[in-house]
Amino acid sequence: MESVRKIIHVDMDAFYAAIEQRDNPELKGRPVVVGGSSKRGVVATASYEARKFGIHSAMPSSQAYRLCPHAIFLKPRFSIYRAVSQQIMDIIREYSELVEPLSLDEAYIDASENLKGMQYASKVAQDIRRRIQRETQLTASAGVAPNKFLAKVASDMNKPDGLSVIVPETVSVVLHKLPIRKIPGIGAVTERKLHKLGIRTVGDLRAISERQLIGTFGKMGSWFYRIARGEDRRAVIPHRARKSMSVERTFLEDLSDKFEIEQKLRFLAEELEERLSKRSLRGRTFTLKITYSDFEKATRSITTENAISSPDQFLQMGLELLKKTEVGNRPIRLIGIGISSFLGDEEEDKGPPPSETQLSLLGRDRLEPAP
Ligand code: DCP
Ligand code: MG
Repeated sequence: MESVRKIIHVDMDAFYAAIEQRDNPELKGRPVVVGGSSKRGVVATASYEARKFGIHSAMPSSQAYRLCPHAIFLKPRFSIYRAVSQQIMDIIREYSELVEPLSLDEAYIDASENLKGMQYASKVAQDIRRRIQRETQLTASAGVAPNKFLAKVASDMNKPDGLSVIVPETVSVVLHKLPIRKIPGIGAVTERKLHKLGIRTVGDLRAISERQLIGTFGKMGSWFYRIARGEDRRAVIPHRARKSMSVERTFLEDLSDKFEIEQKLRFLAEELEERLSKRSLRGRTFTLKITYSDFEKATRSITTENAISSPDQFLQMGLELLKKTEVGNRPIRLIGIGISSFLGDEEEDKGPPPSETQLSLLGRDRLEPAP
């Protein structure tokens, strides 16, 4: 018999927005929307007050503006968020050697053998929440369960500032109505496929036989079968901070047309921006990677003083660097772009943010909602 693991998932509440409200008391209790700095202008997160208007992450800022014109729109201050994240992760690491950060504001903790010798994982979770609150003046929610999947489901159950525990006896009740999108490995495409089969909740999924799931989804099918029953054996894997982020495409047929290559680059630029902003990473080095049709590789990079952070900038730099390769004259089979030299680690805390009046004077520090 495997021993039962005690897994905790900690997730900060309205992370970016909560930090903005903490640092500027005038924003407390008000709808605050923190938005991406790219041209596409999407909402990174919204305070719980703004969520009442239907505003949520990944929504176009223009739509958020229509839903709540009196919301306060702010540009993200990544270096501050990274510093707070560091503080939180340091607290968490006092409790276990097995900590796996998922993003700036989220981590799994294996508390089975915690460093404080506490018997109950729920006590560990409460302790962590209390310390985060005391040391950062921010609230975190936590979930405690026998595995990662259930711990993450649990942390979502009592948000904000809540703690939930899922024990084996409550698994099926808790999962019954959970939308399948919450299952790790189910993205938009698989979700659509399952919806077509009339499967919308984990309860629906549970009614399908393992054979049928494997028949339709292959290996993934047996993962779905187990996860629908709350079974998840993934380990908490502590990892080091990431040093770079990149995206690439290998083509079915080698490409030599400059216009087509530029199109590919455009897609990659958007994709890279999305991945970076998900993890709130910004860096100063841009790298272009090419593999020619004969497998010879070429990389070119640029390092700048400030963060390179919009898809437009990625595209500009990509095109600039392409000129320094043989692209156009020689067919390529792969193109990739990436960002490294991340900001935050070496960057100093810039102190408290300007007050609201200063903010409105500094037009550029406000996120301009599209008309
Ligand atoms: N984030 C982002 N773009 C997204 C989702 C999130 O830039 N599409 C950023 C902003 C969030 C942070 O990551 O503050 C953490 O993401 P969460 O999904 O945990 O959302 P919040 O912490 O903001 O809210 P919640 O209380 O729901 O956890
Ligand atoms: Mg969060």
